Amino acid sequence: MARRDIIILPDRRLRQKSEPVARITADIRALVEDMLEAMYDAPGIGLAAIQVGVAKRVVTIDVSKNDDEKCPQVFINPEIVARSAEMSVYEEGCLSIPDVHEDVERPAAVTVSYRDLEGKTRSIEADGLLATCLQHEIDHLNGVLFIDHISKLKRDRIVKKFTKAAKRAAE
Ligand code: K1U
Ligand code: ZN
Repeated sequence: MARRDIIILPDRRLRQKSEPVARITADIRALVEDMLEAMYDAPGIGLAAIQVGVAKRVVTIDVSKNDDEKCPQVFINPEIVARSAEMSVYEEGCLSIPDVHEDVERPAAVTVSYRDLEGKTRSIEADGLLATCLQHEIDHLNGVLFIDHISKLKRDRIVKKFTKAAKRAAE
């Protein structure tokens, strides 16, 4: 079992804007280890720190297809610096909104600047699933969920369902 639980809609922390990481400390390294564990356990292809209740701008991603060879990527203070005009549609899911999948349209390619675990500033040009996942995770850092990109009617239904379930669980 992972050391940290993933928070679920309608937890208000999911709407919080996360704070930039000023220094890469032992606490940040431990957070990254815990996030990777929670992401692989779920299983998922990405995770933002706020999904384990920590409002820091830290993202983990592994979009590799090979189950035997993990390919974890860590993005600290990621920022989208360029977006393609071309758009693509992907049926997204979210570990904080389990069992909900909806088509989301986003730029097909993005350039993201970020810091790595050594504190080095880097830049990555991403397309395909990595571009989709980076945009989904950076949205989390700004309190935005993938259901914000679908119709209000569908979103309201999903929020209602999860609010009811949370109330029932608290009884
Ligand atoms: O941020 C998250 O909630 C994680 C989310 C990332 C994501 C998925 C799809 C499109 C964009 C971003 C997930 O990982 S949901 C689970 C998932 O996609 C998956 C799980 C197991 C195998 C393959 C994919
Ligand atoms: Zn998500």
